[in-house]
Amino acid sequence: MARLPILVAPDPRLKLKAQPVEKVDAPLRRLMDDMLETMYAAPGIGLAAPQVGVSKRVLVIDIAKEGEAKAPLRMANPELLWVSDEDAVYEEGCLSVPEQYADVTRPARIRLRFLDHENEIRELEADGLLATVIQHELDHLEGILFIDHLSSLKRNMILRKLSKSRKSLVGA
Ligand code: GNR
Ligand code: NI
Repeated sequence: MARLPILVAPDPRLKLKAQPVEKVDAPLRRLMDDMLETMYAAPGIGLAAPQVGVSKRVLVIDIAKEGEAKAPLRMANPELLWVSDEDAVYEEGCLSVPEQYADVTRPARIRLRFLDHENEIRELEADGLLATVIQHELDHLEGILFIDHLSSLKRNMILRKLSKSRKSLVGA
């Protein structure tokens, strides 16, 4: 397995709509495993292929807490089948928007269809943090970041902070 570099906003590759995969074959399983290693190392609880510069509809998630057994989810071509009328608010962060956090409102429960790492069609119903993280990753496949759900005032504040912290890194 290998760790992959994670793109940071405002990288234009994060704004692209990702392309469906034909099937989950060995090279794609390898990508999923490299994404999991990258996500665990970050550390993060989800990662979408566009965040590592791969414009494919692939994502990985593991919301198990530290000390709990790993529970990796690997998905290709995920499709939302249903969302609840009820919403939930979570404070979100993103590995492509480092060290910035904000409340985002999304449907509280969802139903999803996807191809798993063995190219089998699966369905999953999710609520709580898992429902939020899945929707955050689905957004990445559409070129949408969690800051795109905020007011332009909040979004621009975060983007300014990001460009400042990047400049101070370059200057160091
Ligand atoms: O690690 C992550 N934590 C997180 C917390 C709340 C809502 C969504 C997330 S996903 C994020 C990792 C990431 O950027 N995935 O795209
Ligand atoms: Ni993210």
